[in-house]
Amino acid sequence: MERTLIIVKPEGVQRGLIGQVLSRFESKGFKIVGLKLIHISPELAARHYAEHQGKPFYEGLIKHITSSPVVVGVLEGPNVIGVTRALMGPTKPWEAPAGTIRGDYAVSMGLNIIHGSDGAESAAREIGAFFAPGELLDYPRATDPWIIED
Ligand code: DAT
Ligand code: MG
Repeated sequence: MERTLIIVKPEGVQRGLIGQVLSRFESKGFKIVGLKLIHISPELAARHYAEHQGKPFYEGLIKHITSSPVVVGVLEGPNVIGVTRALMGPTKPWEAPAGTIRGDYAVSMGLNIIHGSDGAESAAREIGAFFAPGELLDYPRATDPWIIED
């Protein structure tokens, strides 16, 4: 089963949207297998956003993601990486359709509420960077047979 990393960014925490954002993924049927409130260090931020190093917005991105606590989680389910990106909506909230998280809760690119891994390789790397193996829980839900076909 696929896993992906999500981050409810500082603006999501400050605006009181943690529950509403997580609720989107729970309602869809994905299982939360890891979840915690953390303050991202500059070192972890630099690792996480290494692909953007050197871009004009990089310094601001690091400053922002380290500015306030975030909620970081690992979701599990069929096709969870791509489906999570679809539920988030595109990076630019003004291009994000209504019904997506960014379409419903954001107007600015740098304050777009949610991060989600963009592929299998980044998901594995990001989950390893934010969670120790013992922090990820493998557990059955009573609803699993009503969500996931054999
Ligand atoms: P995404 O978060 O959709 O994966 P990304 O990985 O390209 O998008 O960029 C990471 C974050 O950096 C994004 O959520 C908002 C910010 N960002 C991206 N491109 C930007 C730009 N051109 N100017 C300002 N901020 C930008
Ligand atoms: Mg990205």
